[in-house]
Amino acid sequence: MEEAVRKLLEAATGEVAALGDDLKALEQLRVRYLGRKGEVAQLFKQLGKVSEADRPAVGKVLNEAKVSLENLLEQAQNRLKESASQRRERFDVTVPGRKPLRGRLHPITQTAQEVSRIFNWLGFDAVEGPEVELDYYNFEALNIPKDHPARDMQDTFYISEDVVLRTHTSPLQVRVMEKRKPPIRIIAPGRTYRCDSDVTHTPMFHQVEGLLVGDDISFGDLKGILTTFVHQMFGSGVGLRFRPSFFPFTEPSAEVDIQCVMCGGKGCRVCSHTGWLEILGSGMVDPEVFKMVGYDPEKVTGFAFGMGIERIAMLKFGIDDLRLFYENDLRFLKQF
Ligand code: 2NL
Repeated sequence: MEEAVRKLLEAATGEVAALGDDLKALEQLRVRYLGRKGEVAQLFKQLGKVSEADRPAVGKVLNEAKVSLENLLEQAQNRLKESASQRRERFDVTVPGRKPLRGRLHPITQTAQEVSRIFNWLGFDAVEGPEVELDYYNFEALNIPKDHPARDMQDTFYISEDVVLRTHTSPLQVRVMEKRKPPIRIIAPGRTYRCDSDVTHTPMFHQVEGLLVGDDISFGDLKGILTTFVHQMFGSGVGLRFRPSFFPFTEPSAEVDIQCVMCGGKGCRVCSHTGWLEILGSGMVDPEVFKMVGYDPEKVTGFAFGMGIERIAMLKFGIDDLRLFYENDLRFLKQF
């Protein structure tokens, strides 16, 4: 009997060692050795045939064998489970990767680039320059006198007595005129700043200004260039009108309206039931501005214009709230 127990333990130890990492085979082993009709149970049955004198000793050996088998199988199970979970933690190269989010240009950038592209095609070169400007270039050289409302503390961010954050991109065009002789054909896109913040104003916004100076440049040239721009930007079927206006740096001046892009000119909430939307300001460069940069107003003429990019982008994309441009909500930005 003791010999049989010893052989059983030996066989079981060998089989457990040969298991590898197969949990199912381990369970089969457990049933075969410790199950109700397993090998250990068979040995216990034979206990009845052992003499009464030897029975307690043999019984003890059998019990000990059962316990060591149980321990052996439990340890094997723990070992297998641990290695299985370690395998699961390993990097699985077959798991599909996460798609990286694809970036895109901000709708304001897209619109500024589109405006630049059209004027480029019409022969204008884009120029860039400082956002912190001298009061002289931002106001004085543009015929905006000291007491003009546009210079008011409420509208302008002053860095110091004579330095401001530019309130338009015109100062850049003045700098170009100072440096170069006509002909000049430039556009100046960029950030501009005004001390103003509500539903329809942000302290920082974007502008594109344009300037054409040469011999015999007329108001007809202004109309031709701006009409071509509007047709390129909003479609050749869109109607436009030039409405008399005033700017300190142009004379005469005109604002350009297009037929409402939302209702086609019938009248709606967006165009305040007028059928028209204002999109830019323009005019013939005032002789005073030419004098400031050293041009002879008797010899050269030119026109200039300016537009707010946010407004153009809102009309082009049908956006009804300016603040969406600056909240950087991906659900908004993703749509462009
Ligand atoms: C508007 C109107 C305008 C200009 C900008 C300009 C620049 C120079 C000389 C003369 Cl260097 N004029 N710029 C002219 C007329 C209108 O902008 O509504 N902007 C958003």
